[in-house]
Amino acid sequence: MRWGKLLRLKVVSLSIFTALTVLWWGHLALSFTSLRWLAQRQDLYIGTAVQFRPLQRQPMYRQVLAREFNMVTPENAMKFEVVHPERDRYDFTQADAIVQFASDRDLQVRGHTLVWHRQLPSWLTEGEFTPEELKAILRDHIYTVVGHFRDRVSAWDVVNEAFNDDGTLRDTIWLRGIGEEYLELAFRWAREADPTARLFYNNYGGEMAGKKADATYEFIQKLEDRGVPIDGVGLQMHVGLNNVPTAAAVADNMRRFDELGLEVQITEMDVQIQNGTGTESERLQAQAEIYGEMLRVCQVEPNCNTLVMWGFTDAHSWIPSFTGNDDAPLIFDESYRPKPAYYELLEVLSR
Ligand code: 9MR
Repeated sequence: MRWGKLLRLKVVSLSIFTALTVLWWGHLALSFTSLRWLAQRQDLYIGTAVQFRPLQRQPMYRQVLAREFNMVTPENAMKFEVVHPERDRYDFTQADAIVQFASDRDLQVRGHTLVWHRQLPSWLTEGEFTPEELKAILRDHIYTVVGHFRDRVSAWDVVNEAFNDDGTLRDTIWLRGIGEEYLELAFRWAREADPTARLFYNNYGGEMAGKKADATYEFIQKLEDRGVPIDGVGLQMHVGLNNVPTAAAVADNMRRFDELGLEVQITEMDVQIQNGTGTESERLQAQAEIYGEMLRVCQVEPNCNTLVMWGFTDAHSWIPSFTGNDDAPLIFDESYRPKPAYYELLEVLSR
């Protein structure tokens, strides 16, 4: 009787030991095949936009984020209306939480964004300011925000989306109130506030040559001639199955910025599948190939070492509320299961 009991105990403890070993190896295998682990081995940054709420509330969100990525961009938490809600008050609660999370897990942070025409507080959009006042507001904003995160943000999107699709400068509160000079001033102030952060101009729809990308190129060339501190250009890469530049065209565009001595980063990639043709699984496969191709371009071009996606789980993407249609533009599904796009990125990173 005693022996029988002992045997049962042995069998039970052996099974527990085996189960724990399997789990441990499984965990180890997973961390050795994460995007993050593979990217780090080749000095690449694989990043994602991060939202404050799920980061606070969802353990799974935090877990996948820290396991798979080595860079984050706060999706909204550093925008003007969030960090500077009143003229004389700044609020870094959300941004600080994201930056703290990143620093605890050794993730780089892209700061987004200092000068934009959207997500501005009403005290600013409804106020009346002279050019000098508006300049003082912008200078104070840039000094305070960049200064607050000094040495903790590796790259800033200093200016976001300043051009129209036809290549003209966008009519914004900054252009109207200060004039074209606002672009140059923003970069100079950002450099003064943190001399070590890389400074970017960030664009959508300028991934390949065309009116917008060409205008950006010429403008940046002019800035450089005048000694304005600018280190790189962000290609946002919000694309869809039936609306995507070829990898070769993106590579060409990257190369001409390389000739200006500029870095290029893919900063906000997502791939809509709602307008594609074929079954869902065919569309997810086509999506995977687009993700893979763009990562490949960035891996190959010497002036690109960063690909950031605009979120990582379909549970938290800006696309459905923006287009009004269901979609699945990211690399994990709504339940955090990896999609074909995830495996494609793993595959490209394993080459
Ligand atoms: O993803 C962001 C979404 O949550 C906001 O509502 C939206 C407001 O304009 O901004 C989205 O992010 C944008 C980014 O800051 C700049 N490039 C385009 C992105 C998608 O609109």
